[in-house]
Amino acid sequence: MAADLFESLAIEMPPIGPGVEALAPGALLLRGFAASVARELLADLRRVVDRAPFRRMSTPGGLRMSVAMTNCGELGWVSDRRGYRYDPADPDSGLRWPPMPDSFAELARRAAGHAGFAGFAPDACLVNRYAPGARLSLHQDRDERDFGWPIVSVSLGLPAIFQFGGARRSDKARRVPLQHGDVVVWGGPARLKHHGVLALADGEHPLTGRSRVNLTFRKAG
Ligand code: MD6
Ligand code: FE
Repeated sequence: MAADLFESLAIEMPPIGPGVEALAPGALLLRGFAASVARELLADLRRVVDRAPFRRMSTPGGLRMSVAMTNCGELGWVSDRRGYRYDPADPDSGLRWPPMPDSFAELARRAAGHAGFAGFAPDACLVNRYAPGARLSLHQDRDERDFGWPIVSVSLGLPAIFQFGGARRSDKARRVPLQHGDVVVWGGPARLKHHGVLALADGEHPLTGRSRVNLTFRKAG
């Protein structure tokens, strides 16, 4: 019922303000929302990565992912032969994940509020780093405890094509180009939709070099 209402509203709605686009019911693209804080985010990320370096995890099926990942915050997303889960410790070091920098948490809170999710306080930030050719195949994000909270996704560095599909993995996916500084807030009826990232095209970005960095903020626990 609430989902139907949201759906009909979002479909009728033209862009909700300058730089705001509805990608699908429940998924809002805030163009350039993070651009003014990107340098600060990347400087803070350097300190996170010093303590918890990027690594390529394995899927439960034993394939090595092309995207390199790390985490900050109380919980970190990990994948290995045992499955996918959130873990308070970095399995590579046995230590807790580095704390989430204030610049990260504040941006995520502001972006979620802008999209109608007041009070978003993420406890997990998954950091994805794509080199040219790296990709993320269609998946759902469903390892979090409460799907009532959205995911806030921040794109930095090289552009990428985000795939946005349906409830089933085989549903046709639309392609959405994401640029440096773009933020997607993804919740409500979009929360369990399949999505992925096409193979990154080569390029050079002044702040990230030959890579794209994506921060996804979640309330996981
Ligand atoms: C990425 N993002 O953009 C991967 N998941 O690098 C995701 O998998 C994602 O952007 C859920 C919600 C938003 C996302
Ligand atoms: Fe995802």
